[in-house]
Amino acid sequence: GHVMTWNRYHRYQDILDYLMYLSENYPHLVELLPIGKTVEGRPLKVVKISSGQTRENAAKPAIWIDAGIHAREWISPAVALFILRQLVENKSYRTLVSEIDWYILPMINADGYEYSHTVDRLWRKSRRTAATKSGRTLWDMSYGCEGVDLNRNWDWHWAGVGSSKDPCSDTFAGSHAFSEPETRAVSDFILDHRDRIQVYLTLHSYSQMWLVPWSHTKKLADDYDDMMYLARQATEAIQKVHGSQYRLGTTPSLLYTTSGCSDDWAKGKAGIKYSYTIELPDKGMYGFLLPAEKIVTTGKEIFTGIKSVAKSILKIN
Ligand code: 0X9
Ligand code: ZN
Repeated sequence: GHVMTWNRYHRYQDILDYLMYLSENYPHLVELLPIGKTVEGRPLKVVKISSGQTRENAAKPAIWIDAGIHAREWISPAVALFILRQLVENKSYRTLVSEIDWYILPMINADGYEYSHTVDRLWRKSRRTAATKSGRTLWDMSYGCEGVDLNRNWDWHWAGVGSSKDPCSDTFAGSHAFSEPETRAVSDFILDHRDRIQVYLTLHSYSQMWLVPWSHTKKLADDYDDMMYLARQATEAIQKVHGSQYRLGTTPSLLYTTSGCSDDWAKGKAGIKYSYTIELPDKGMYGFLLPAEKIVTTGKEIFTGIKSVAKSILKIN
């Protein structure tokens, strides 16, 4: 058995236990790939879902989904787990799993997530402490600040507009690009599989938006129309589920300009054409404190959007 439920937000150990349960109960479908550890030593495990029935593995397209880059955005890992469960346990999606390999990392910032459960519910960053030569941390010595914004640490216009070099800022970019074990582990994995990963999806909250690169510049990507086409189909499919509207566009057009983000890196450096940041519900009523009763409805609508993207990819191939 397992402890996973869909009516509350779970701690990281529960999540790891659930992944173990899935891999033990669906050994032909689910594989856990350890890719590294967080600053505090928590394991990062990518879930590979694949049945390899219809196509040769080499030719199979893959979709990457990650969640939990920001600690307080609890709906993000919950939705990633919900999608994982649909793909694994719901037999009606077997074609999706045999035609596409899925790589899902339900939690990148496990340290920050735990901290947001135990100490500060609105914590955003990782839990990196600034080490000094004496082995003590800046935190011990002064009013040092902890944590790196793991969505500013990617090697794409690193430390540019929309990010900070001040460790006390909530958008601290880190000491250099990929200074953090969490972003390094994910980016190394993606680069190792870049020839097959055709879609990069990262789940955040909140504001209900489907964001399209670029975000470091107001200039549109050359293939902006292609990216928008798939995203528009996805958001239209989402709207049909419970009527939820997701705004669609680039980050500067809808929010602000940012640098060092994962989706831009996945497109710009890893060459993944269809790269999106999904900002989950809501639009501000509860914000980061979205009640857990929303996990299932949000999970269903996002899974519908992702299925739409998957079908488009299979048509293109
Ligand atoms: O600021 C962020 O990192 C994201 N918003 S959040 O409230 N989840 O923190 C927006 C990221 C936008 N940038 C890209 N899509 N690249
Ligand atoms: Zn976020």
